[in-house]
Order: sequence, then C-alpha cells, then structure tokens
Amino acid sequence: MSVSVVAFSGGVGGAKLASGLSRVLEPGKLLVAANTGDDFSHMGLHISPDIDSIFYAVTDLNNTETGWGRTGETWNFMAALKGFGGEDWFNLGDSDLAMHVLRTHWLQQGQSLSEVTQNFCQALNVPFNLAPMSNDPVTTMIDTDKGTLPMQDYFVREHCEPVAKKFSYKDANEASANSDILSALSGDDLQTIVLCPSNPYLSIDPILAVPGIVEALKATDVPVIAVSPIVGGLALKGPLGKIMGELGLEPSSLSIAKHYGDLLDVLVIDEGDAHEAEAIEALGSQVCIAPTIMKTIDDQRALANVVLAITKK
Ligand code: FO1
Repeated sequence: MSVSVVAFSGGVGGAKLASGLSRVLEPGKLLVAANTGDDFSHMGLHISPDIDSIFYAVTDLNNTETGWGRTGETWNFMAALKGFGGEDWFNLGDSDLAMHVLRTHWLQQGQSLSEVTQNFCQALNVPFNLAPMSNDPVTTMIDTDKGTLPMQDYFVREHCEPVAKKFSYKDANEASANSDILSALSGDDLQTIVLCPSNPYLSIDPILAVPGIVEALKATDVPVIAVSPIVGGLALKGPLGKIMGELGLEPSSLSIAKHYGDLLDVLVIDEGDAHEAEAIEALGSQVCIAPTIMKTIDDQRALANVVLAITKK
C-alpha cells in the first residue's frame, strides 16, 4: 500500500479532519495514526475512545453533540447497570457497547490492538489504515491540584475541572511504535504529514511520546502540517483553552506553533487569526490561512484539500 498522507489524530477535532482527508483521498493513500493514551480498562472492557471517535466520524455514525459515542444511541445497559449500583460515571451506550465487547474479546483471544482495529476497519468499510500509535499500553496522566489523574478520570469523572499542571505519558518509553506508522513515515510515496486539530497535550503529544515517532518525522523532508485547534483564542471543543491558561500560556495559534516547535513546517490557522501569521512565521514555521472550523462534511473536505495543497517552500 503506497501511503501518501499520514495524519496524527485524537478525538473530535482530529476525527473531523481525518474524515475529510478520507473523503478526498483515494482508498489506501491515507494512514491515520490514532492516539491511544486515552485508552483504559473499564469494568473489564478495553475502551479506545479516540479510535472509536474516528471510526464513528468517518462512517457518519458519530454523535455530533457529544463528540463521542454513536448517534441515535439508547441507554438500557446503563439504566440496568445503575439499578445494580454499578459504576455509572462513564457512559456506555447500547450500540457503542458492541465495539468495546468485541474489541475486548479479540484482545483476549491474543490479537493486537492493530489487528483488532483492522477488523473494525473491514467491518465498517473504512477506506484507510487506522493505526493505533502502539500495541502497547500508554496512559496520558495529568498532574493536577487534585493529584495525578489518568486521562479518563480527569476528562470524564472530574469533568476537566482540576487545574492541570503537567502532562506525562505513562509507559511510553517502553512502548513500540506501530510498524505500519513507521513504514508509512519512511515510505517513498509519502507527500504530507498532518497533525490534526486535536488537543496537543491530550491527543498529539502521546503519539509523539512513543519512541521512534518524532525521529521518523524529523527524518523525512515531507512537510509536517498542523491545523491549529485554537480559533480566536478559543478551543473549538474540550478543555484545551482552560489547560493552556493553567499552563500560563496564551490560548492562541502562536502558542500552538511554539508547542510543536521545529517539528512543524506549516501551521494552518483560521482567517480570524490572520493577525498572528507574522509572529508565527518569525518562529520559522510557514503559515497557511484558511477556514478551519468544520461544521459540515463539506467543511471537512475543504480543509482537507487546503492541507493537501500545501507544499514546503
Ligand atoms: N466522555 C464523557 O464526557 N462522558 C462519558 O460518559 C463518555 C463515555 C465514553 C464512552 C466511550 C467512548 O469511546 C468515549 C466516551 N467519552 C465520554 C469520551 C472520552 O472520554 C473522550 O472523548 C476522549 O477520551 C477524549 O478525546
């Protein structure tokens, strides 16, 4: 398979651009490297939230209000669970449950997370390779004023309320990068690498923390293009703006450019943030100004085409 585009993606924002890229690229040309730092075991089930958000986004099954889970979901399982006094802080919809049960079943049979994800790609007719960043466990941990919390405890149980001080990626150093990602990053047909507009701290950095990934990005002369997840000083979804404030950073595209540093060749920023272009270019990154808010599938396709048209100057 001659991959020409590798996209790094977390949940909501990333899933939208991954979906846009999959709709404008020929089958097999795209590989999406998915964050698994959000993964956790819940009541014996292996949950992979960002992989599932991408699956649901590219198959139009996603719940667009919440950004996770499936549209038209029912909650009989949760009602019965609550009736038994079971843990109800993490909601598992009736149809969503099938994904978690089957993933856990296949993993228990000895399949890797990549193999399991490929099974779902086939079952859902996903026209690209959705590759978990690693088959080994990596857990995003957040040091907060309420102690160090694993991702889902911070994000769901505590509703992102604790003050974030530091991010780490537990066991990343022991994890092996997905070989499909590494071979795509060193492939002869590679033309573009995209850091999708996901939360850098919670969704992109965990992928970059896996040994070999940053080295592979630096080894290629293919442009590394990020789409800023901040528009007009605000994150489009989730706790990014709050987190940046708590880290003492201005929630801005300039801060995003500084965060990615010399890994970044081009930052795509929204037209409303054009005034930041000069300061970003002063850091050494090119800037591309385009509409980055993706409300519709056409918006997703349009932004994907903008990204694919960028070449390194
Ligand atoms: N997020 C919530 O805020 N509340 C939930 O109850 C919840 C359940 C859930 C179930 C499956 C799944 O794949 C994701 C779920 N999420 C829920 C979202 C998830 O915690 C976050 O989307 C990611 O981890 C952050 O990108």
